[in-house]
Amino acid sequence: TVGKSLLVCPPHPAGALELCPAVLFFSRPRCSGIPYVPQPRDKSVSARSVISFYNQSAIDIAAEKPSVRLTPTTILYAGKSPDNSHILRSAQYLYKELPVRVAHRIRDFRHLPFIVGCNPTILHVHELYIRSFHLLSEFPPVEDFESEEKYTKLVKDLLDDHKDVVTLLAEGFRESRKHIKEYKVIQEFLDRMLTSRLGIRMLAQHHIALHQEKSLFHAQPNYVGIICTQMSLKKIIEKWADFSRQVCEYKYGFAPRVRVLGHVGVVFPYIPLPLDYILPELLKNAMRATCEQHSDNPVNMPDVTVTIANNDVDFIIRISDKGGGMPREILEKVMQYHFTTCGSEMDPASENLDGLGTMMSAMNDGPNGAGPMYGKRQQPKARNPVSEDLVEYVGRSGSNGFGFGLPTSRAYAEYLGGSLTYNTMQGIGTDVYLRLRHIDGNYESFRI
Ligand code: ADP
Ligand code: MG
Ligand code: K
Repeated sequence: TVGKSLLVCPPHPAGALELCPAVLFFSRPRCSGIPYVPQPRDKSVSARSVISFYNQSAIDIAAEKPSVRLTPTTILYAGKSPDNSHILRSAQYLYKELPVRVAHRIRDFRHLPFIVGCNPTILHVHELYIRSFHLLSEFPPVEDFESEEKYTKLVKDLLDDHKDVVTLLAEGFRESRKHIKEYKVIQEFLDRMLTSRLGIRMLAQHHIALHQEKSLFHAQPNYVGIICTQMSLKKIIEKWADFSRQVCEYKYGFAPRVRVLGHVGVVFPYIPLPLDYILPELLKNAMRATCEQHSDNPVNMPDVTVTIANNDVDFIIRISDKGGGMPREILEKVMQYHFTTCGSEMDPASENLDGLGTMMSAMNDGPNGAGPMYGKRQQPKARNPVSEDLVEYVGRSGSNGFGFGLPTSRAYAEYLGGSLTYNTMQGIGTDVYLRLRHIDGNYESFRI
């Protein structure tokens, strides 16, 4: 139905996408929350669905407003008040800010080339944003703790509704990118979309954490909202190294060890959340390369070495592997969204997305699954049961072998005022450098 309806959708004069009522009506929102029951003959239902998506002047107005971005220190030192008024203020900030940010994203969807915007998966995400905009902007003002409670519940539900957005976008663009000559259009859209999503999620999670801190039971030591006041880089690296090793063992039957060197004792205030996205992506890449390079002698596989360097401006995490390096002919492409060597010999258009890049299919297989490994068909020696957390992580990160690991990590790093670069020695291995700015350093940090 969606496909058919799209054919009668007139293209916007500026090449932008106007949502055709029929498309919106018949394409079924997959999000949780309000259940959708298509009843084409019921005029009132039809009118409501169409009007709420099609009449978008409220979105146009919000999209014109600038976003108010805060530095982590502003958030950190905003202070906790004994009467919890800081929680109310935090909700009021979100109440104003979230509709503006969501409207900016909707504007970006409208500016996508028509053929991309028509893709049913992209259209679904577009719709998800429109729906969120209405829920957020039509919510009554947050004035007391009772409304704050309800508002926080809404924010939580929306976070959940949007958890698969990265995967959906990856799918949607993979299907439609063959129609686009200029890769830059896609890259810029995805960079903005993914970093803005990270910002929105950080703000939302921060508020939810503040809200939960009200009860002592949920209060985490060393945390103010999502900011860890004494974050240990070594600990967080080890956490994701363990995680990545589990996935790697699950996939290959073995996994390289990870050594953490350098300034292993440093602790400083930082937001772990973005590291929770970036570190596993980089570690998985290093482990996959190591396993594939040394599959003939897995017992003596070289370690992955992570080196921490800390100074008063920034901190650097170098991840070094002896996985054979990146072949010369793919060097230009590894940072591109969708470029992956998982599945087949360096084929970016590969439909076979089974790989460690990429552990979704492994997760979906379950412990008894027998999916092929990339390229070589090989049965892993051990298939350990994977924890719920792991499955949850793979779902939310969208790391599905879509070739999103490096470009997404670089976009996040740059959003955080840092960088992601690499050096590779063909025949030996790869060094990836993640450089991030301190939030309490002498220079202004990023804004969320
Ligand atoms: P994916 O892991 O889903 O393929 P990424 O963006 O993480 O996507 O990586 C893209 C490609 O870059 C990989 O498929 C792989 O070919 C190459 N690559 C990334 N990291 C390494 C590494 N440490 N060693 C060798 N090749 C790598
Ligand atoms: Mg990867
Ligand atoms: K890539």
